[in-house]
Amino acid sequence: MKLYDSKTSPYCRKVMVLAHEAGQVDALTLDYVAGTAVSPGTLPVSVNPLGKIPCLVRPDGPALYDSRVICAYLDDLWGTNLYPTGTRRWETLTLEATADGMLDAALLWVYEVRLRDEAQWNHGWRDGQAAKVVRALDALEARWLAHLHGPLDMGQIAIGVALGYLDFRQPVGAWREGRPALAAWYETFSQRPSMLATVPVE
Ligand SMILES: N[C@@H](CCC(=O)N[C@@H](CS)C(=O)NCC(=O)O)C(=O)O
Repeated sequence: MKLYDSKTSPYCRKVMVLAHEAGQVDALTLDYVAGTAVSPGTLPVSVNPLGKIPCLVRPDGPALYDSRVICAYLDDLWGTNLYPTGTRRWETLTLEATADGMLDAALLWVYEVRLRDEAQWNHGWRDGQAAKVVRALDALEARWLAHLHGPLDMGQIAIGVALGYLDFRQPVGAWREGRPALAAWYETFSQRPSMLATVPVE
């Protein structure tokens, strides 16, 4: 299978952490592409009309896109059971949605800063994106720690990746301050071999 990938994309990192956890990295041929919100860059839009990565080309059907779809597909294919059944499933999916929402907001913040001249920045809009990330961080500290400390699942992987992206791009500064339990969880989680093997690099 070919994965359209990027070493800086946190959504791609979710897929790669899953592949490492599954011991299936060799099942993926990585094709590194570059694009932004204003140009799909080198990603062929024939495989993903939205022009976004990650995008997975598989032998037995159309290409899959959106990290959540790709992760659910690979989890099913590889039998990793990172989307549990029962009550925990809905928590896991909500946690993954929380992480992806943090990433969406952080990425919009990054695009605003990187793709526009400073004179054109809409500060209120940009601050609104940062506020979403801050509120999600507070929710993680207040009510998600028990889940985060449970058996490995895709919600935890997504949150680990989202926190790593905050360190990489710094949209909200010192996110650990005032959130000691989340910071301690990440300290341990970020040392997993799957996380160490996928640290973002420019
Ligand atoms: N919801 C998508 C978001 C993917 C996404 O936005 N990826 C970025 C790279 S980090 C991208 O391709 N941006 C190009 C664009 O916005 O057109 C997912 O989870 O895969």
